[in-house]
Amino acid sequence: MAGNYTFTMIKPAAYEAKYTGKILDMILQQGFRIQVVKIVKLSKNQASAFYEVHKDRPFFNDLVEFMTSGPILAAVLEKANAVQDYRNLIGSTNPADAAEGTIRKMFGVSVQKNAVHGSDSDENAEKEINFFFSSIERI
Ligand code: 3AN
Repeated sequence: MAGNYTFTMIKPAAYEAKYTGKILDMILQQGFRIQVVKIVKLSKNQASAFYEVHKDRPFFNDLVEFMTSGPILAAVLEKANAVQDYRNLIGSTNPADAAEGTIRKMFGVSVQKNAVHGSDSDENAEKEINFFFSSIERI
């Protein structure tokens, strides 16, 4: 159902730092259902395709390099108003600007290593979910 799902990734640095359990717990405590999860290591081609919208930005190559540097946890989250509520829970792109108590404030260390990704619109949530998951994986 449009509007009830969003997509998240726990990025390589946060995964490596073993923050996965704490982050998933914050997500659950905020009332999201975790519909499906997988841990994958993206190839350069896959990361480039996922972030294609940023391909002309100066940080694109670094972003692809970082996002392929180790495993990530990808998940679909379900809740009424999922996209906006999750953006509120993760906080600003730059952890230094993120509000107290947000995931990026607590677990992010820089704009690049900002702990998690969260979809920015229902349209992008659908695209991102379909990038990582097939319909048969969604329960
Ligand atoms: P958000 O993830 O908050 O939607 P976007 O979509 O602007 O932010 O950026 C996508 C990702 O690209 C960010 N999560 C961040 O890791 C990286 N990024 C954005 N801006 C910069 C920047 N100025 N320098 C390095 N990395 C950046």
